[in-house]
Amino acid sequence: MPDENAVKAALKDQRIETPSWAYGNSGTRFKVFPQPGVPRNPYEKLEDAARVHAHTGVAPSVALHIPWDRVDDYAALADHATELGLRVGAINPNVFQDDDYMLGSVCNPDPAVREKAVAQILDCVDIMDRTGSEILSLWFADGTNYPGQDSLAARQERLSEALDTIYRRLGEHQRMLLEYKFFEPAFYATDVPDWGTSFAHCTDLGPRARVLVDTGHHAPGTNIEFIVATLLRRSKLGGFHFNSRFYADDDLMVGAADPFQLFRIMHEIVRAGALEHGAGIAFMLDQCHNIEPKIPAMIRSVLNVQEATAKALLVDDEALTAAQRAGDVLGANEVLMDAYNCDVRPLLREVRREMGVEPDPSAAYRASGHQEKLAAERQGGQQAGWGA
Ligand code: AFD
Ligand code: MN
Ligand code: MN
Repeated sequence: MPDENAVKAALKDQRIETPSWAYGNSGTRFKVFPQPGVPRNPYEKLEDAARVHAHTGVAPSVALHIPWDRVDDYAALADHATELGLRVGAINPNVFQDDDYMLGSVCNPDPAVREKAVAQILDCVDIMDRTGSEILSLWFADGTNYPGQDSLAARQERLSEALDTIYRRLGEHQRMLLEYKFFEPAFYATDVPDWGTSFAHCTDLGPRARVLVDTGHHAPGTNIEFIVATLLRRSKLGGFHFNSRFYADDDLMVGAADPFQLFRIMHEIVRAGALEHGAGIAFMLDQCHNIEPKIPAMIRSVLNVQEATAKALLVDDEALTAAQRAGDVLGANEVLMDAYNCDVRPLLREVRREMGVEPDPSAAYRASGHQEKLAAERQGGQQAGWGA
């Protein structure tokens, strides 16, 4: 049976990155519902992220999205993060909202547009130099809506060229994660649609290019834990964008749609020894809270990842391995389900007490009155959003 102290130590050591864009207004192509108290700038987004970290104790870094989080002085923004007990995490270039990118960014048929997109991404690497960020998180909304619109192969060539230029700019301590998504906004073909395409490009590039698995980016029923295990085996798993989906890519709170799948993913991570920081896997949330209050939804999401991780840490790996080797189908499944069926909330409450944070972060936030305070204080100004 796993040693309880080792399980608690692993949970205390876990780090989950929150995204700056989760704190701003968001919505769908039909409507963005603005909420009271939403940040008006990246500094206020960091303050909200600091609140999530204060309540959970395991969310000390914040991913930025450029230009949504553009500031004049990124070193000063990084200093502000430090003052708040945070650090700047992954940098996410946005090459999907400029008018020039209607037919794509790095895969665009027009070389001038491709050059513009690469330049924008290289600027993000400059920002990484100033903020100390180690991860360049690349998602391209590139794709086509109709057969014949563009050459599928030529677009791969263009992508490969752009990625190679970007990869060669990265510093020794920086790495790029290439995210895939099976559809949206493109409706016929996406230029990085699946893990295989990302894996192929990352393999061409080198050891500091790895695959970013966004849990909301798979067709229904996809066995995501198989992808995770395969990428881990080849040292090509860069990390996660955690969220949930019921149907399309809707960025709901991770674990809300399928907590069992999240557990199975974390089981592969734990089994491969990839939870340790040395494994270099980035556990990042990527969510947009369209109708739920932002900070409480972020707190809930962090707790959902912790609960799945705690269950994965409780799997009796010795018994599981023995049952698997013996071909004991029911026995092996039972070992896994025993861990999944554990109520890990008392264990996590104990871990939080020992970490000096409230045992029930959601209840503590609700009781804090902080949401009401933000709504009262943050009057006026231009609320942050994702500018669609
Ligand atoms: C959207 C994309 C993708 C990307 C995120 C942040 O689908 O997941 O990582 O925006 O740019 O959710
Ligand atoms: Mn994502
Ligand atoms: Mn997404």
